[in-house]
Amino acid sequence: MQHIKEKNGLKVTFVEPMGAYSNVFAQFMTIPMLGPLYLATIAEKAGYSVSVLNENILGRKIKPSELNNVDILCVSCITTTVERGKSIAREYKKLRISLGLTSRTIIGGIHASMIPDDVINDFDQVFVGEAETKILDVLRGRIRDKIIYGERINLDNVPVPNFRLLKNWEKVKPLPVMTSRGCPFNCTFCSVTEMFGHQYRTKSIERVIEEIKSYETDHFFFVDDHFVLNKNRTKKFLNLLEDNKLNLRWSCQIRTEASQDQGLVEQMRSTGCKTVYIGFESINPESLKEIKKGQTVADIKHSIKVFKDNGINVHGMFMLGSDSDQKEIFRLTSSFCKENGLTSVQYLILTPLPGTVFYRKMEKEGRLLHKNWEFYDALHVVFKPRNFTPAELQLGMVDCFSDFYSYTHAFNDALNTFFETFAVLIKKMYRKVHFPSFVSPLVKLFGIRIVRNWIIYNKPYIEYLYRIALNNKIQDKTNE
Ligand code: B12
Ligand code: SF4
Repeated sequence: MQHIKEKNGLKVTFVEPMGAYSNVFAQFMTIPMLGPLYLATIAEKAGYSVSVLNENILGRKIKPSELNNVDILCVSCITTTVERGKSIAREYKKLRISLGLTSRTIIGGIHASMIPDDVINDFDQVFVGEAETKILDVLRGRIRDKIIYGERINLDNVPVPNFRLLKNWEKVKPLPVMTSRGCPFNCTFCSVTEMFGHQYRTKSIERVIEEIKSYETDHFFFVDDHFVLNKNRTKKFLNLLEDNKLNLRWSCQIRTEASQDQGLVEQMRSTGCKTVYIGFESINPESLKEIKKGQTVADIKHSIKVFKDNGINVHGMFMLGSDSDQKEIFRLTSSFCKENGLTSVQYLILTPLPGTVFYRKMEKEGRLLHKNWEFYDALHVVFKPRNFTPAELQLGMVDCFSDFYSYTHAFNDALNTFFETFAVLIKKMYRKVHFPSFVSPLVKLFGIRIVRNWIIYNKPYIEYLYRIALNNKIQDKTNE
């Protein structure tokens, strides 16, 4: 991509809003979406005066007065943050008008890309898809369409994101790096394929190394949906990390398949991989089939064991509430996570996110409870489950969290780690082994407060779900 530098004096600000309840999680969420950073970097190279404001990283809401000298406001939203994004755009416009100044607002990101009509009245322009090749034409006003369509880009053509454009960039830890886009799978709850396509597009590994070398940190999170899809490519990349003597601490998102290659797992560990994030989704074989995840419970168990044995922490993500889930799913999932020794877990509610097969199904069957997007964050029940009341599903998730992040579990985990350390000391006399880490029990203790805060903040929503259950009962009676 060739950019002609032109000091045009226009001030462009990219904003990533926070979600409604993110005050509970915000202090821990110091990873920005890369989209605004790529686009801001391109705009800055082209001569615009650019800044990026991320409400989670700021730890507070942006004040309208901070935007009074902004000529073009670019807002980047996922579904749960879109209402806040709309409100920022409204406040900005009101302020600029009151100052007798012109204003322009553009929205992009996955929510706007999946349902542009939802935001069309709140912004001057809506961008659908990947924007790197078109952002300058949009900013320059050369594309005036109300809805603009992007194109799938060549990842080697995007510049290295300049994190210094982000206010409070020092807080970004670990630094996100993306080495690929797209996914060949077809999970019914996921919109990644709709957004980035089925083709797995990769950045050249040499480019990734260059990018990593250019940052003043050794701590990275590879935010690819699949850091290991092409195992040979990943191995070559890890070889390059070794060749360049880059001593990093890193984590990544992977599928269970990555654990099938012992050599790869060992290399991940030796090059500094500390934690893998895996979407296990369910321990119910029927649910795995229903959501078309393309993995089995045996795959899940195997991958946890392999990573743990190799000294890599496993963060497991589980989704509750599919039509195949029965009431015992909560107890079973909770026991599974403890028995298999996951370091940390995230229990999510299966959520009909716009653009997914699951969303279309729930809409067609009239099962969406509401379209208050703030609650579409996979932590709130927003649809009518088949085998539970909405409140039962919500509380089932809370129970799973409370069971995992508890003093009892932390204590048992610490005790296990203590005994495992002994066992390892003995095995160490005969072969190379990895010492268990006390990170796991500490994580459990740390999670207790987050879960408690979540329950306190969400009391009104839980009460709302109870009222729905009661209303449903009344309706059932009328139907009898
Ligand atoms: C890293 C990541 C995270 C990080 C941090 C993200 C953050 N700051 O919100 C963590 C792990 C904390 C996280 C948390 C969550 N995440 Co997340 N995450 C991602 C991931 C893997 C990568 C994001 C990224 O950098 N993408 C790469 C860049 C290039 O894409 P992009 O930002 O969309 O930008 C491009 C376009 O959208 C467009 N664009 C974007 N903004 C703008 C603005 C303008 C003006 C224009 C013109 C264009 C434009 O151009 C950009 C360049 O091509 C994505 C999956 C994915 N592949 O994107 C999921 C994803 C965004 N997450 C998702 C979800 C659901 C969540 C959670 C709700 C899950 C949960 N309960 O934990 C939370 C919510 C966080 C929040 N903000 O409140 C969903 C969102 C779906 C939706 N419709 O809402 C995604 C798509 C994953 C999925 N499987 O569906 N996430
Ligand atoms: S959940 Fe993961 S594997 Fe499934 S479609 Fe989405 S990105 Fe691909």
